[in-house]
Amino acid sequence: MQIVVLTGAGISAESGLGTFRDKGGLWETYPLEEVATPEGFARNPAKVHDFYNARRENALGSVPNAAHKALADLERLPGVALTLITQNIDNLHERAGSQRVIHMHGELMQALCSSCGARWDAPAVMSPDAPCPTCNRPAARPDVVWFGEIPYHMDRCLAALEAADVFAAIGTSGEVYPAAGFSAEAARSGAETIEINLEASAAYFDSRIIGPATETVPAWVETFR
Ligand code: BJW
Repeated sequence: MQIVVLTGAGISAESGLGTFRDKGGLWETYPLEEVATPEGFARNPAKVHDFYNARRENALGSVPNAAHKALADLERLPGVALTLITQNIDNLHERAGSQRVIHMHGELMQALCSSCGARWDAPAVMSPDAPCPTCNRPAARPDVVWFGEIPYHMDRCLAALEAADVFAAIGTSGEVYPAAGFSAEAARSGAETIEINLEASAAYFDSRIIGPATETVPAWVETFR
């Protein structure tokens, strides 16, 4: 059975990482135009680095929860071919044991040179004047996908959605495209679609499981044993 799972910030909420659009979410404190757009980075790189440095510190101090672990178990179940796509830039899926994770919005623990395109392991604290290890220019940015940029690995995501028997969106508000269109893509390919979330989003799904991810995801994974 081909299963595609899309995860969002809600799956890491119970590990202590902030979501974006919930009450008290990151965008209430940090306007997204300032910290999650290429224009915001060009205007004030130090502010953007501070935002991601704080989130990197938070992520390094967090641990995977029961929902991350259940998805790592799902990957290993006989008869299941899982494609795990995450919008999250944390590495909690990998630390829970998932082997193949598609990070469509990039990774907090990676740095990218906006001048030459080189990538390397991000230090805990990034700064605007740190030189790129390849071209030596002071052009290091977090390797994340901001608004107006093209998400990573779209070809792999679309191929998986086309082949999916089951599509599950976990802990995502469905407000950010192209990920918000994945359930419709999967449905067009004949997949059964399911939303697993604390609150129902506005998107159409065949069914929903409502509740905290640490309870709902392990219970859903059990249905495939
Ligand atoms: C729980 C829980 C618990 C809580 N248990 N659940 C007009 C129409 C259509 C599109 C556009 C448009 N204008 C502009 C666009 C495009 C734009 C877009 O979508 N804008 C919208 C705002 C309208 N998109 C883009 O620019 C993207 N690029 C693009 O489209 O390129 C064109 C292209 C695409 C494809 C092929 C070719 C070309 C890029 C989007 C980049 C998003 N980047 C960010 C920040 C960077 C990473 C980071 O800093 O972390 O990614 S924005 C932010 O939102 C982050 C997230 O990954 C993303 C999604 O958020 P998520 O995960 O859904 O979090 P929340 O907070 O929204 O929801 C949390 C959910 O969890 C809630 O539902 C809670 O209920 C739930 N929850 N606790 C279970 N315990």
